[in-house]
Amino acid sequence: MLTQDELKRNVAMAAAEYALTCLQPESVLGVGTGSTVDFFIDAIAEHRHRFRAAVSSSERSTRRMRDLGIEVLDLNEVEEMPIYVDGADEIDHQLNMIKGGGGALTREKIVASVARRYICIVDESKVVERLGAFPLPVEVIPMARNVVSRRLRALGGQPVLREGFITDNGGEILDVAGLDIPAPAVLESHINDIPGVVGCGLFAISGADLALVSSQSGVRRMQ
Ligand code: ABF
Repeated sequence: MLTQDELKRNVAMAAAEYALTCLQPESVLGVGTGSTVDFFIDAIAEHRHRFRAAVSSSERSTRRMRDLGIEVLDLNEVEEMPIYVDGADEIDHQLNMIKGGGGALTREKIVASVARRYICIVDESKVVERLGAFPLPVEVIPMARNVVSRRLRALGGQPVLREGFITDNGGEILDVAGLDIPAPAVLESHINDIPGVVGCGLFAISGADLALVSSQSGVRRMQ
């Protein structure tokens, strides 16, 4: 029986192999955040001479990559990336995702928007029929915390401030439980439109292009 860490490592190795088929020596690789991505960074580091550099969605991933000798560029210096590789907290069969358990959702969405393809790496426990069991993270400007909370309650959610947590952008996170999400892209758009919201952990208007899913029987593709 493989442990969850072994499942994460397996999918990370498969993602590194896949990434190398998409990368040229001049390519910039988009890299997300989280414990699965940490394994991906470790796996890709030994091939760092096969691509130019990376762009990262968090200070955490930037530090890890630099420590392993991968050059990390500021997104402002980069116009295109063939792929962005990142995890998720939940993913459905249409490749809509909830992300942001690690609090890096806004930067993740920005970096992902520059890449041609989003490759999601998860273990089987993250695959769901319908999104919403995982509380939806929403990043807010601190002065808007209460007004945004009221609007989220009106949408049927129960927002809870993530205590003692400030994002890399100086924002706060509301974790919103209890949302019914039959149409993820519609809800994403509603939440994005609330003044004071910096970013929403639904990735449905633009979801993943390919998911690599690790289970006891190996790594499979969903697309
Ligand atoms: C990022 O890391 C997030 O969007 C998501 O919250 C989290 C998944 O982390 P892990 O791989 O540690 O489960 O991808």
